[in-house]
Amino acid sequence: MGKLFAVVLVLIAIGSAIPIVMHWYPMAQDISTHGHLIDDQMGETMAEAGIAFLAAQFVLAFFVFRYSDRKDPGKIRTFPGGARTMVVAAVLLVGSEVLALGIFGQRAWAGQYFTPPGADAMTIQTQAGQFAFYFRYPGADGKLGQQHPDKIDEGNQNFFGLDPANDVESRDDVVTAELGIPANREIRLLMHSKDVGHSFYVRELRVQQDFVPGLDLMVHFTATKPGRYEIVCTQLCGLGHYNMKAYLNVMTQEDFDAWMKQKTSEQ
Ligand SMILES: [Cu+2]
Repeated sequence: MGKLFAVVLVLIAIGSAIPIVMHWYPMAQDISTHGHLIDDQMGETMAEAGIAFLAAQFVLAFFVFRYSDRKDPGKIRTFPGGARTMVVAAVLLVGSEVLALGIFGQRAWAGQYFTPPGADAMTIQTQAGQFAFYFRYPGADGKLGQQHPDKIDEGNQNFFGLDPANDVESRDDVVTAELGIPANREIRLLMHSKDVGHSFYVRELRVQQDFVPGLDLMVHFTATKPGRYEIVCTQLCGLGHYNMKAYLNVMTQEDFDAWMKQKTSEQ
């Protein structure tokens, strides 16, 4: 019985590795300039974790095969040095593995979080609220008008709580339900939550960043391929979470200019 179990264990381990080794579930296409760094990191993590997983299963199977079904159990032996040595060894092994992954991934991480966007990056603000995303462009003056939470009024379509009557900077702000951007231009996306925690995730952009209420965060990225991509909320934010999404519309510069002109006339 023990030998059969060992064989089944090996078969399950190999079977679960096949879809990954054969790339049956490939990554979504990458439309960002930084995405290859993330993909390389994912590949390294998968390879390293996969090899460690298979090795652990094979060692387990070996011991089950070798030492089960014995008529004479013999003397019970313990790990040399006892449990304490084993725990210390495991902590060092797993710790150095995690540390190594961190070192491999530092370029992708630092490029996003420790490097500010370029001076010519285009600023757009996104606001997440139960259960929709809205986007705001600063308009001709290049400045986003101040937000007044008490002035937020969905019925009036004042999603950002702007006060154009008293605030000059908000008069030319353009608010949209879709994130339209030009291709090959760096975007500086300011992130604001209206209520609870949400997340901004576009898998083709390889960007996933949480919104934190009370904390305005920023991500920056450059999209390279025109097209429409789904933006989804990946933080459970309430009953309507499953339906919280918007679209990222990457356009050529000419298409973007025309789109912006139209959105501006709709305000
Ligand atoms: Cu949400």
